[in-house]
Amino acid sequence: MSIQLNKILKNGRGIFLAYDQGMEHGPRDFNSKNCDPTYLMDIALEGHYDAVILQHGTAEKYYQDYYKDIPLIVKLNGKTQLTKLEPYSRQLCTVERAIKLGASAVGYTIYNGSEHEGEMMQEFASIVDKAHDYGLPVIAWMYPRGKFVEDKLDNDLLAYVARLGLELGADILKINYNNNIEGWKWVVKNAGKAKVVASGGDKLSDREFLQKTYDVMQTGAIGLAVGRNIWQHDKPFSMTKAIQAIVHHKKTVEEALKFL
Ligand code: FBP
Repeated sequence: MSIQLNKILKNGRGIFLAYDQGMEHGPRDFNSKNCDPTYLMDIALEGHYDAVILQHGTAEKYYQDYYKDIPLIVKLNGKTQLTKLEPYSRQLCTVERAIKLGASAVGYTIYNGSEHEGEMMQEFASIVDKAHDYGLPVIAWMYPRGKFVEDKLDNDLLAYVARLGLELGADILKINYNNNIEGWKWVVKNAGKAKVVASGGDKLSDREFLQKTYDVMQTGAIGLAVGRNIWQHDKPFSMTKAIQAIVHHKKTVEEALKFL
C-alpha cells in the first residue's frame, strides 16, 4: 500500500502543530490559556495547520467531530521528566488505536545514543511494519540524547541519525536544528527519501524564529513541527501566517514579519 503523505503535506511541505509537551515537560510550558487543549485545537483548525500532534489521551478527549478536519498525528510513545534515568521513551499507544482515533500519521521518539536505543529502534521498526500496512506515514523524532551523547547538536551525529531514520523506515524525520545551514544540508542529504522537518524548540523572538524557519527551508527540509513558538505566542494566528508564508509560499523573513 502506498504511504499517504499527501494527507499531512501540501505540495510536499508541512507544518505540524505539536502539543505533547504536557507529558514531556509538564505544565511548566503552560499558562492559563494554553493549558486548555481546546485553545490549541482552535489554533490548529483556524490556522489551517497541516496536522496536529497529540498523545492518544488528548486525542480521545479533544479530537472530536468539530476538529476532524485537522489531520491528526498520534504520538505513540512518550516519557516524563520526573525521573533522571537514561532516556527511554516506550510505546504507550498502538497503531490500531491511533487509527481508531482518526490518525493520518503516527509519531515516535528515538533517543539515539541512549543505553536503551536498541529497544526503541526495535519498537519503532515494528510500528513502521504495522503502520505501512495501513498506508500510514511514520514520523520519527530523531533525538540524540543519553550518556553516550556528548553534543546532541553535533552535525555529524545529526547526519548519522538522519540516515538511521531512513534505514529504519521512517517517512518523515523530526530533528533539532543546529543553526548550521551548510551542515544541515548534509543532514537532509543523508535522510535520502525520508523527509526532514525541524523541531520548533524554546520560544524565540519573532525575528529569531522566522529566521530559523527560513534557514531550515534553505537546507532541503520540508517544514516544521512546532509547538511553543506558536501556542506561547500572544498572537498565535499572526505567527502561524508568518511561518506559512515562509514554508508554503517561499517568502522572506522581512515579508513574513509583516504578519506580526
Ligand atoms: P516545541 O516546538 O515546543 O519544541 O515542540 C517540539 C517537541 O519535539 C515536542 O513534540 C515535544 O514534546 C518536545 O518538543 C520535546 O522537547 P524536548 O526536546 O525538551 O524533550
